[in-house]
Amino acid sequence: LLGLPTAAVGGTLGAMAPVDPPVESPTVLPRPVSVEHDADADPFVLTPDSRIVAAGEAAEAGAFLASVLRPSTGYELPVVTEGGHGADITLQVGAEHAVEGYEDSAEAYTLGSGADGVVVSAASAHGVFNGVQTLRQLFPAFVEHDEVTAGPWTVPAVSVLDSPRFDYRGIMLDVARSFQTVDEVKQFIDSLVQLKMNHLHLHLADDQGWRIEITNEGRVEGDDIDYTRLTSVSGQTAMTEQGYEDEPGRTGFYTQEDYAEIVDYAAQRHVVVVPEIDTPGHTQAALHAIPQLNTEGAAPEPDPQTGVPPAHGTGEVGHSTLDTRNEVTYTFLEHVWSQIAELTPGPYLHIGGDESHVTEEEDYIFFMERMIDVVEDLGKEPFGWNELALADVHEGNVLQMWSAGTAGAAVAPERVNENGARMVVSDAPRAYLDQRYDGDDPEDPDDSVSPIGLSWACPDECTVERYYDWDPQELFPDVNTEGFLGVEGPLWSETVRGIAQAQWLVLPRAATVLEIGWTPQEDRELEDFFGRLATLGGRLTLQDHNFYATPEVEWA
Ligand code: TNX
Repeated sequence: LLGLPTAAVGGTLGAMAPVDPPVESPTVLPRPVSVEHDADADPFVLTPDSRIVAAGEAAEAGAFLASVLRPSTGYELPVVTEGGHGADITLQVGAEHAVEGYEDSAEAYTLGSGADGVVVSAASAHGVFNGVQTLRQLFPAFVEHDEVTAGPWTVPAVSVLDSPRFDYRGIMLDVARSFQTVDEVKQFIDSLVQLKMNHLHLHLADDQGWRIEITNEGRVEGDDIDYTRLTSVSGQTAMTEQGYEDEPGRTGFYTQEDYAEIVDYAAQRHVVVVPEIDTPGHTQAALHAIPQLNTEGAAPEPDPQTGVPPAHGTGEVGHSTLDTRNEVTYTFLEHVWSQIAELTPGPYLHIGGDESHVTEEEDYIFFMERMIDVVEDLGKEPFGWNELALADVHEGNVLQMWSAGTAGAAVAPERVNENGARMVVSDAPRAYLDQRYDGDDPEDPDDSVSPIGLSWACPDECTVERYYDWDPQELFPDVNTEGFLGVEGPLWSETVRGIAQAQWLVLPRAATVLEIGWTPQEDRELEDFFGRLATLGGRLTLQDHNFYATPEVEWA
């Protein structure tokens, strides 16, 4: 099933009755700011006559909701622009629907349900979309089935008021070490939007491969680089080791149309794509494909037997660097980024910057400061791993905090408070989704419940509990509250092959990251979280999304 052994496959479908009881007490992930449940009041009941009333800016969320509800209920559920009877679901967007007390929030919404219907209201289309994700979870789990199932399709009588703690709630997918197809990325998005992820960070280039087509169109005068080699050469390489049952990393790349399709699919779900080309380290794939970048001393000689540079396909890090003192490097990156910027409506371009161990520090700073200008000149906001804080970053630039013990981490709070940079927290021992659930047992690695995953960040165990019980602001107590843009859970893919394996590592731990990003810190509590998480397993199973059924949770 799904390319993993049964021990590694979540799933509770067999244990579930074909018709599950109506939801009695609401369980929503991430936990909303406030839910009032009137247990004595009659619930809302969806009927064959129900309609989705969604005019203007609410229309897209209306179509999305219909696509969830139609297959399982078998009802027609037309999306109409006016109406309103007790069996209807009304979605409304407009300034007049701003949520009281949360007028500044671009994502806040309210949801009311009962015998008179369901009404979701927000000032923005994104707010109503968020409300729709909450509404899905208020229906019985079988609403997620792709075949007609018996109801009743009820929603308890609730009044929800909700708004996120942070603007940035991201998950990263590393497609460089092992490729994921467009359809796989769409499945990944599907499994995470229901938890209100709003940014998808795509790690598009690393030592092992280059995954986005760059054409020769628009080269500046004197530039003789053949950019198509990035994918014709380095789209065909990947990790050579560490996969489950020794499967090597998957190769491939996105054409520009493919990438645009992902960006579009994400945007329709209010997810912003953050593309990363990691530099100046993690660049063996670019060096391998583009001879001009291999200035004297920039890259190791290829192995004469394989034609591939040493360490190319292994998980080893920190052995490659671009030549920071040669103009060809900047000609190359300006061309690459101008094409990616053109295809990326979101505000951020991620320039990497991690683990450049063979770049001299002054060269590294020189390089990063030039790259900040390159990105800003394209009208975009530079984003980088915490090492970027070594550079004199600008207001608005984003520092992704992955490890307190690495370069740049110590100076980052000052960069935020004084330069006006912002932080996205991805602390490895609490947020890295590529880590094995039960750490590393050096005595018997085969005995681990995790046939895949690394273990360096939390050698003991990277449990759901550990990933839930922390507060990003507490990790950086000196940083101004406005300096926190949000949180992200990165999935690195040294050991990940295909989307089922990605989902197995990411779910359910992504629910911790996304709740940390959404719910006020004072409202988060582990037992309450586990209780709500228990209901996610059945939904994921019905949606055909893989997950790890951790024994920490009593799955419903
Ligand atoms: C460190 S974290 C890396 C990645 C690896 C990851 C594996 C960071 C910014 N760089 O290159 O894939 O560890 O967990």
